[in-house]
Amino acid sequence: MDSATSEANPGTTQSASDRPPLLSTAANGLKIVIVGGFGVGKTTMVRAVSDIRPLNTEETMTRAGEGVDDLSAVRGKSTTTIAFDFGRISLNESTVLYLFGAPGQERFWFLWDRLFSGTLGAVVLVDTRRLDECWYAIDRLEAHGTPFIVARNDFGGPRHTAEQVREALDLSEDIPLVDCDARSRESSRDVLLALVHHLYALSTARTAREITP
Ligand SMILES: Nc1nc2c(ncn2[C@@H]2O[C@H](COP(=O)(O)OP(=O)(O)O)[C@@H](O)[C@H]2O)c(=O)[nH]1
Ligand SMILES: [Mg+2]
Repeated sequence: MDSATSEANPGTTQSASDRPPLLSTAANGLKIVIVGGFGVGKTTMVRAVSDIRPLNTEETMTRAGEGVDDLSAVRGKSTTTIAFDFGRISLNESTVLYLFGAPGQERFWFLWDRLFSGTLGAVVLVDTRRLDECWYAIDRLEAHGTPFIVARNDFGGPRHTAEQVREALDLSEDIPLVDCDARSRESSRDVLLALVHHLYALSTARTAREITP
């Protein structure tokens, strides 16, 4: 089955054959990471926004994940990402954005040092029914000084206010919190745009500080 039109992507209509090859003029590569707990929608989001048929390393859940990956809140999910998702978006003729979906669980963080290097910023994807799963990722990103935003993936169910989510995550005012549906290309693109705006605001503030005598 074509992953671009799989069940995980009901909001995505683009087929793999519509997706353009990488232009030979592409000289600049930018990197963004999407991180989050198990089943928050990382693979779904990378698939939704990628120009190419994304690579991923979904593996059928094995006994190794039993009792470790909490399936109780993720009905119908029988696979778990053991390493990364990888997707690509061509921004213009010379610039390509690379997207990495990475597991936030503590046991995978040995993979992260390499991944962080050269990363522009990160999206922390959260499921508000299981907020505790992203604490570790937020903590690591803050410790590493990697800029990030938080995107709340909509799985239905009870809605929390933005203030409640901020308080539960102990999120400071200057970190954007946005809502999304990872299955939708438009919504996932808006999440990436929110991150880019945040990065731009941070860099403008830094420049202003540098030129202030
Ligand atoms: N209702 C709903 N389901 C979603 C959404 N995003 C992902 N899912 C489903 O949640 C499950 C887990 O998503 P997946 O992308 O595999 O999570 P990952 O472990 O973070 O890569 C899949 O069955 C998705 O189809 C969403 O925004 N809304
Ligand atoms: Mg996944």
